[in-house]
Amino acid sequence: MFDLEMIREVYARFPFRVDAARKLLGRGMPLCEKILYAHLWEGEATQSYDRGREYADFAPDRVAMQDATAQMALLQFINAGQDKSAVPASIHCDHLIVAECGAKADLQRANEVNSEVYGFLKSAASRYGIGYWRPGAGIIHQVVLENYAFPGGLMIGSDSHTPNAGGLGMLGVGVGGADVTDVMAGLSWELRMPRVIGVRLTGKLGGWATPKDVILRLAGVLSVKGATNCVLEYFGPGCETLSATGKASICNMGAELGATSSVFGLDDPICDYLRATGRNEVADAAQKIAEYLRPDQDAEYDRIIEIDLAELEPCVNGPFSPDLVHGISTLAADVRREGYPKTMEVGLIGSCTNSSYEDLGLAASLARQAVEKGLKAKAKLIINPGSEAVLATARRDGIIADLEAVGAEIMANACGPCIGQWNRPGAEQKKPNSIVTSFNRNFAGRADGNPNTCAFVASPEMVMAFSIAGDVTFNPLTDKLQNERGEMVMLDPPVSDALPKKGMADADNGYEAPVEGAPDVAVDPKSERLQLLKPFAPFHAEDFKDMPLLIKAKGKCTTDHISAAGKWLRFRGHLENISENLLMGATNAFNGEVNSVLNQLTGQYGAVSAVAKAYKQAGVSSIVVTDENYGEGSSREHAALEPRFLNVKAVLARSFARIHETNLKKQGMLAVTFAEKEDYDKVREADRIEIRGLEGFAPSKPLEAVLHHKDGTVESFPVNHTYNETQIGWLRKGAALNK
Ligand code: MIC
Ligand code: SF4
Repeated sequence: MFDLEMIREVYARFPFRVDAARKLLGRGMPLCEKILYAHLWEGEATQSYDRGREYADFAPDRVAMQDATAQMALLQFINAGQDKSAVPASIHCDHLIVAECGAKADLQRANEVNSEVYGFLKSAASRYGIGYWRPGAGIIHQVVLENYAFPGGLMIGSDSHTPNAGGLGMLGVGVGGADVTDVMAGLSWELRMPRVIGVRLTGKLGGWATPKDVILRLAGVLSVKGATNCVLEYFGPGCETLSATGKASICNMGAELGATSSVFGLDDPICDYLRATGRNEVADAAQKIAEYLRPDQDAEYDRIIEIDLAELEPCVNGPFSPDLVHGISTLAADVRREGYPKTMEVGLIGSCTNSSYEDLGLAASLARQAVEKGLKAKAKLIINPGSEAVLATARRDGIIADLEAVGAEIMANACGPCIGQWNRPGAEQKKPNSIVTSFNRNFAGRADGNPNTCAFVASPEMVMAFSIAGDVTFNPLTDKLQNERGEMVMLDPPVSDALPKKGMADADNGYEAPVEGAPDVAVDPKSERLQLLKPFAPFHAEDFKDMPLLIKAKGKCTTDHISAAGKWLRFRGHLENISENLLMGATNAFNGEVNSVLNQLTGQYGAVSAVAKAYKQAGVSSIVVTDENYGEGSSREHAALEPRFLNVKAVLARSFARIHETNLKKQGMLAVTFAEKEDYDKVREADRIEIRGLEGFAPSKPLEAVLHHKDGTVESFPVNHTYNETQIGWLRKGAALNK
């Protein structure tokens, strides 16, 4: 399945290209820089690129898509008029399976309910030479790690957790579907040369601390935007002590810090994992150029953060934001102080972050202890394994039986509750309650649709311990639990093999290879789930003159707030239908309400999408004003396509998350930031806003925002942008695809 020929070619040119780049730079290189310079579109580097400032064009080795983003990516690819994907590509059906009654029934229902979408993805995959992973095969990043990721490779994926591949030393970058479309169409892929934050790991984890705690702690240090436009590169003697899947968990969640990617250098655990997953040849080939697949001794980092693994304590982050870190020693006090519900109702283990063999093994080791010590799980326990291969192996080795013995319910190998695909009984009552997950994100309402669910993120081990105790103030390192016999017992730290001793079990992994000569794909014009795309209209400066404010959003506005997932995932292939959810989770700064904004044409309040639609019907374009880190989280380009479709022309933010800013640019929207953050306060509810200076729109040249207030007064201030020449071209043409 993995493309050994391609990997060998990459390795054949890797050393020359890195040497050439090192000569140009005249200094030691971090690994991520080596990978990027080895994948320059121009071939051997002829110039150096300024980190954090200059854009460069790259040639990724492969692309990955999941079902929720692949639909839009393929609909765009169809319009690109190409015959086959120019690079190896895969589609993974993982996001559309609702967790409800257990793996078998849930999968069957998903196959029925989503048959049109799965049929479309499968036939498009075959038509365009793309590998297809059936529903139930596993979660994109776990399957990619098991089958495709390789040290030194460069991959883009239409999912923000693509950096998971950094656990195997591959640079994975999350992008919108339009970027994937370009690369499949044989075009180059553009990225701002990232800054590099080195994270030096020393020591060895002990007791209850896990790799997940490295990134949970780091999230507390850097915050949800602290690594924007940076790569987090891990180095130092502590790396060798972490398994490849543990490394992948760390890299996965770098996305929550805004990082462009995260990566570890080649070492024994990485090679062990490659061998355990049937890729001896890749491990051998990588070891031959090992020094190139690690950072230089004197690598230059923009900043270095030191973490002593031996001192790390288990962390629990949340609720509502993945960077709200609590060390286990202070969690109980924090929970009491903040008044979070103390009872822990559901424990959820899974997601692309933590669903490996080792993760399940560690959770199972606690389950076994619980049974031996006469304890039961007090909370409900739900488990989504990462892949069919992991599930089959865990079942063979008794891990699944151990989990089931404490009442765990095994759901499909899929995202499930992590993306709101969870039919949680009672969620509609919106009661405050606490859950703990091994996922990566915990934005309000994400897992069960209930905005009052306090979701905490932790390692699978901690999820298990909390589930047994049924209490989020429980500290397994110090606290005892009363068992069925009335005795007070303690849980010992969990232990598990990182890799299965008997190798991975044989299983039908759910892969379907493309068929030569597959027919063209058809889309039913009456479908409510799929809709062919019509090109957006090109740029008119007039459109940016008299724009009513659609919404001034206050506080966190992630892609979950802009384009909710959960039940809306069913419309991911139908732009018109999904646009109905536009910004429905964002808080209106003027009335503190969600999904209630002023329609300036009628003076009435309405849903954001309804008001945007009314402006569109009246031939008026509108503008969105927002707070910090707008578009944090997902790669979903729907968050950019929807406003574009509903005639929103510009977004003026205090700051943007990287992937979302690019998505806006790609879809022909104007994304600008306040030069002075306080100017945000000047924007009033009934403003008409103009963006001036677009005739002479040029890189690094600020524009001007003019606010026409209702009382006739006018205020103006400078706004910044990060468009380069190419991106200005996208805006002028109406979208990158038009160009
Ligand atoms: C997520 O975790 O939010 C998702 C769902 O995987 C998204 C992609 C999507 O919205 O389809 C992501 O992380 O990019
Ligand atoms: Fe799926 Fe959750 Fe991972 Fe996104 S974060 S890919 S929804 S498991």
